[in-house]
Amino acid sequence: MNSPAMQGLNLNTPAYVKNGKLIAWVADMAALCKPDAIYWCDGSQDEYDRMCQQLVDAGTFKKLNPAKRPGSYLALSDPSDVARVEDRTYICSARKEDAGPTNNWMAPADMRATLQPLFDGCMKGRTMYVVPFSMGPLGSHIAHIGVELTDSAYVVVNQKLMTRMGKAVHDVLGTDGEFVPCMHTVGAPLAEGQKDTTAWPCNPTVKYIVHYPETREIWSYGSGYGGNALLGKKCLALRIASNMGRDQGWLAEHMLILGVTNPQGKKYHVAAAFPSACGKTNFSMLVPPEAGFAGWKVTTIGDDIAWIKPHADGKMYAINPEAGYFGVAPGTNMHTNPNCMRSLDKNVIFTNVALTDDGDVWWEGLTKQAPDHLIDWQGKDWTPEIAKETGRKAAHPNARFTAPAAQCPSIDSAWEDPAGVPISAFIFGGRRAAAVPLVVEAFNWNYGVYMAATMGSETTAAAFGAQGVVRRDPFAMLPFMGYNMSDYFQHWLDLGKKLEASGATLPRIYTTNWFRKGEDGKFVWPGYGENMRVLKWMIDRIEGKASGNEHVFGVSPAYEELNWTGLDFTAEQFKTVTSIDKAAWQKELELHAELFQQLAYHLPAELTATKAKIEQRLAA
Ligand code: SAT
Ligand code: MN
Repeated sequence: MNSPAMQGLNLNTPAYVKNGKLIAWVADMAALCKPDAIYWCDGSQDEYDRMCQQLVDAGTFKKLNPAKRPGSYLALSDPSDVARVEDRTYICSARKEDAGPTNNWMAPADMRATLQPLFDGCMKGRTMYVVPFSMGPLGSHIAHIGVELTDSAYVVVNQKLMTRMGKAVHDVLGTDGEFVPCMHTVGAPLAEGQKDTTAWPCNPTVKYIVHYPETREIWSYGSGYGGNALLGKKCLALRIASNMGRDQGWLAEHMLILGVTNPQGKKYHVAAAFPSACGKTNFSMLVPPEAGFAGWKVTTIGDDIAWIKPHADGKMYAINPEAGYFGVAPGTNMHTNPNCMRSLDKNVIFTNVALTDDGDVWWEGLTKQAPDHLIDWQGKDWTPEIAKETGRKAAHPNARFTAPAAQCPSIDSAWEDPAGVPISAFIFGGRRAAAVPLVVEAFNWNYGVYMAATMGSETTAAAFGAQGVVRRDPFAMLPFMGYNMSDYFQHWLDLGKKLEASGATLPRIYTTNWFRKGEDGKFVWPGYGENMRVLKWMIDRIEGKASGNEHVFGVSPAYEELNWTGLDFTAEQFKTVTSIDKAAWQKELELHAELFQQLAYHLPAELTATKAKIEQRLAA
């Protein structure tokens, strides 16, 4: 009765699409969303160029000056749609306990009943794009396929950069291959003959980012921005994939992956989890200091997400499921991240940065001195004087770039290796003005899991809501966990136990904090490229070359153990960033206790036992 054909809508299925389940799903969703047309994306450059032009014509994109920024565009979003919406994000597992206390939950049937009327006719007046994509190299045994249905051309062109998107995915899907269905709408249907009144259609008041972990589905309504709308990223590669990982014995993590090669040519791989907008992209593209680090090289495998699987050799291998960077622009410059800057020379989609008078982009921190005049992220005139008077930023603090990973000068030659790279160390890093030392090596796997599980970090502009508030962000996964957090801790513990029992050497686990502040309120540690000094100490530890100082919850470097060549950093300053204050840690442990209370259901006994051991040592 309600089929697309009955509505006079042609499915337009290309001959190369052979997956019956996919075709039936697209027909069902078209019947529900009632778009004016359906378009199957082939992922070609020609299609990308055409759709970018279409976005220019619609006013969503401004083409940047090709002499300055070839093949690049700027989009300015609706001011109500600038970041992930954590309070509108749901894990709708059958049982509430399986979503756990850190996730918003609604019973699947109730959520479906809520979404049904919202999705009914949600694409009226628009085109429904069928976007097939692979997370991970096409055809790799580690990769997973998703198909996003969206009424946003902006999403389509971003997915082209962020994933392996297009026709070839259908070859992998074949007639009966599995895919994760990802429904997305901006939630702004148009009446007959009505035109968009804004260049960034979205629903400013109603948003839902919904995951059904058991049926592996994603339904996103009302937002066109970042992780809310590019459903391969946080929704599939973390929230849904964490469920797959639990069931199948692997890990889906909010981690960068880098390679670090010493002057002798020995190479290690490190995976590091920092919360959103805490420097994962910068660390993954780190340029070692010139002085004291001749011959050291850091190469980039991924900047945001890692899928990690144990192999038969007992090692844990990581792949980057993504194909592009969706990174924070403000603060990025030739000093903080030259490799990233060079990745942004061409073929970039910028969102919510400022426009210069000569058709290029600018953001806070790009240059010391701001241009005399800009169009800011809200499309208004901006001058340094206006900024001084009003405090208005030229770029939104969560302004982003979307760039192809292959353009990064430090890209690792193995970044597309379907087998992944063997991980020697995990790093967990929060943003903390006090208490947490620069670097700590956990005594063992269980201590490492404890440290990751109890990690705290100050909130950033990457999510809607207050900034700078310390919250517990276990494994930097708080906004991205697809199931009960305590079960996830158990999964990490079990994996370690299993690998250890098989005789494997487990990766070391470290915590870092680049963000400690002095009494003057300024960061003490210089960060960025200088983080290489800490990274080298980790390698030294792995190679048995640094004994470190043991303290209550791990091992930290002695001042002399870091290579200080070329950096003026005194022992006094080092103390400021590494000291462990007993009173502060007693408070910190109270916060761990609060977290454990919240996560009491299925909380692994190993973690409470580890906490007791730390408390004992602290009291001694
Ligand atoms: O989730 S986004 O992709 O918008 C960015 C992030 O928070 O890491
Ligand atoms: Mn992220």
